[in-house]
Amino acid sequence: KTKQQQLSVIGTSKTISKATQHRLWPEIDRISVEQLRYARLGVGEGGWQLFAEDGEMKMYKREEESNGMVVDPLKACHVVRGVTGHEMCHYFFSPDVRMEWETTVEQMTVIEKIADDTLVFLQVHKRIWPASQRDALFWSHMRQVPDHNDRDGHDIWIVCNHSTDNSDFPQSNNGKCVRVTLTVCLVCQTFIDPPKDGAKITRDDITCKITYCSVVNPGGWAPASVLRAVYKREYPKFLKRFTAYVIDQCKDKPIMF
Ligand code: 6CM
Repeated sequence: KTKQQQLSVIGTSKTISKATQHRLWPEIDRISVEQLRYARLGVGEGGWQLFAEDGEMKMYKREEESNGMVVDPLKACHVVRGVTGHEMCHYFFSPDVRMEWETTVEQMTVIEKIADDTLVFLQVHKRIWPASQRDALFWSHMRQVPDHNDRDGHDIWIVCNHSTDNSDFPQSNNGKCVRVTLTVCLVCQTFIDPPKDGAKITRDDITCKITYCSVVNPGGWAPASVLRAVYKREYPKFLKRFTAYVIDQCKDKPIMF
């Protein structure tokens, strides 16, 4: 493809993904770009209420309902030292390590590999009493986004997860699960404190600013108070556990910029 074709196809990315050939690509591209913009909007406006705080981690939500179901959008900001945005996104995206940090999932299957950076997951979540068990079927796409405002060229990385359908995996797996629909993104930006005298960059010089956004529709009846209580407990737990996991995995490895 020519440079011009690359730019018109990808919009923001540096390299062409094999995913651009897939039927879902227009949606994957559109939702990923939308989510990136949405994540970068502040929480000053739009009625965000802070519901959890731990050190530099701040979690906000907006209480919303759709057809009587809780669909509260969530937005979290955090600052993580010693890791890059690429590393954060790599561990969030990778199915190989999902079960090492994810505590709400009972079973995870990759049902389609669209490209190295784009997978389709089927996940069965742990049941929350007294509601039915939930599952989720979603594509997950990871990409690097050049930040034109950053003269050092340290880019932004994003992973976007968004519900999709697949006729081989219809809703209601033996009537056991209710399918949730979700749109989730993790956006990470790396900041580097340049070491003096041109010394080599170490993990002490790196800071990663992350934004995590999530909207989940429970897909069927679930008591609002139970759901809100679960989210209030589980989201902070997830973000603390996940970031600690990435720090631990990276500490003795070369930096992945
Ligand atoms: O974003 C997160 N994880 C990703 C990879 O798994 C993916 C998953 C989103 C799941 C959205 C929540 C579905 C809710 C289903 C019911 C929850 C049961 C909780 C049982 C607790 C014992 O984007 C991290 C998701 C963190 C969710 C709290």
